[in-house]
Amino acid sequence: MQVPKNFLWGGAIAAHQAEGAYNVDGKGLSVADVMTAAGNFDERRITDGVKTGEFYPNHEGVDFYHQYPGDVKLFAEMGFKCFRTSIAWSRIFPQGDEDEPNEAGLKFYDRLFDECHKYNIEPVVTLSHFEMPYHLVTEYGGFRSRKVLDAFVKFAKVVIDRYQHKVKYWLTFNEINNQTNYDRAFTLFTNSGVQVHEGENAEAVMYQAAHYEVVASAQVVAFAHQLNPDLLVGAMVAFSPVYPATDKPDDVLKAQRAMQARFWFSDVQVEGRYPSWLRKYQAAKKFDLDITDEDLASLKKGRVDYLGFSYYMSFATAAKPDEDDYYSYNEAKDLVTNKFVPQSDWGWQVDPKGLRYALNWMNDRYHLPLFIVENGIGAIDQMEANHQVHDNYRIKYLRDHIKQMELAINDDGVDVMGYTPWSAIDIVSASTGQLSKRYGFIYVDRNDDGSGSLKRYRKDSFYWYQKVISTHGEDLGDDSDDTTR
Ligand code: P53
Repeated sequence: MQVPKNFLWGGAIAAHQAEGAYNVDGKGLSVADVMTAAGNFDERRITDGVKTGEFYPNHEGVDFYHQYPGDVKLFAEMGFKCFRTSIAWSRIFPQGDEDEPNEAGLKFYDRLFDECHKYNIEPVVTLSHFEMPYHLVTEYGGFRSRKVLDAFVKFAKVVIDRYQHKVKYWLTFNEINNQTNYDRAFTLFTNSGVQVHEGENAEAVMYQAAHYEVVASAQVVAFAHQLNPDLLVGAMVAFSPVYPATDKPDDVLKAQRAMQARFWFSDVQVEGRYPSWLRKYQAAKKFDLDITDEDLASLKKGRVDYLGFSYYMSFATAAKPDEDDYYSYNEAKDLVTNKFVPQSDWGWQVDPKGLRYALNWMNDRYHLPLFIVENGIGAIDQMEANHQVHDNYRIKYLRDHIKQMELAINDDGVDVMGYTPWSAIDIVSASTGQLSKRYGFIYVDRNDDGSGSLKRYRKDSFYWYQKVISTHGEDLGDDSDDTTR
């Protein structure tokens, strides 16, 4: 099976996980700069500013800020047609609320996008990928505040205007729906710069921040369309489908609400209005939300052109035996283990068929082109003495998922624009801050404690992916040489 010839094969990263250079050329601190490193199953700590004696892995990342010419050359060698990254907001507006942007920060992305175009690689750019200026957190409480909505729109207008002739594909908020998991401090902080205080209702706080974000997203879409009709602006959600644990109707209802709770974000961004259940739900819960008529009008005027999504795993949920309200969903408490699928070393449920399900589900619901902007597996790689990395488990994961994508394209007729696995190159893990949770086709010699030469090496998956791209997805290799972990 093949994919269309104009298919956007590529790879993805995010600025804060790769660039490092956290205080270079006028960059301000971002939320990622105050997060420590964790292990496989504990949370990163959020410190009160940058503290001496703490280790912040994003401060150096993998030095993409300085090494991007060599890295983009390696992407070109793999045959990338596109490259997804993000713009670090705090390079452009170091504090977030200045009047004028930082020209040195803007120049960096000019250089990066020019480098991509040297090899005919289309940049795919996320405006907000877990990296808002930290000053907006301390001064305004992040996206709790309408001021931050305005600050984001201002930032987005500056960069879309500046790069409109270099960047055609834009995404507004990365994995905007991660914050469905509102009880996990990490997600609200990384998505929205929000910290929940004692006695507050985290769910209500999330709905307020997310409302300002969907409004901001719509304003940005409307701006881009009016500026330059060639631009395509997408939403971006984390697509972990939530399956019912059994065929018990209570479980099915629970899973339906879980899907509604995870995908109202894209419902709004695609359809330009809130889904019917949500305002009822918010009213029933007595959430006191600032949602104005002007906001609702903005939503209508800024519908996205396509839907980007990440796909790593599937979830499952079951109704609790004593529960009378199946129509509420708390992601931190309501998920169960799916015994039919294996797990990664970090407990992520590996489910390639879930990708075909995802593509069909979104195609049925949204009738828009879909872009798989993240898919991959975090694993510990072994660097051999000859600098080879035999990452056949990564090849197997990607092959199994690409097969399902190709079935969705060819047998189900789903319109898929492209595929950018996470990650183009090894970078700092978002959730754990580890370097050892590796996703890349390119190995970076850097360890969890920050030691290492930062040298780059091609993994086995590099050569494998090169062949996949050059054969338009036909030659996916052979399972027989894969070992399972
Ligand atoms: P890491 C949670 C669930 C699914 C995807 O994740 C997630 C997260 C948040 O960690 O994040 C996305 O590095 C995200 C990337 C991230 C990647 O998945 O935690 O968009 O920034 O690196 C992989 O293993």
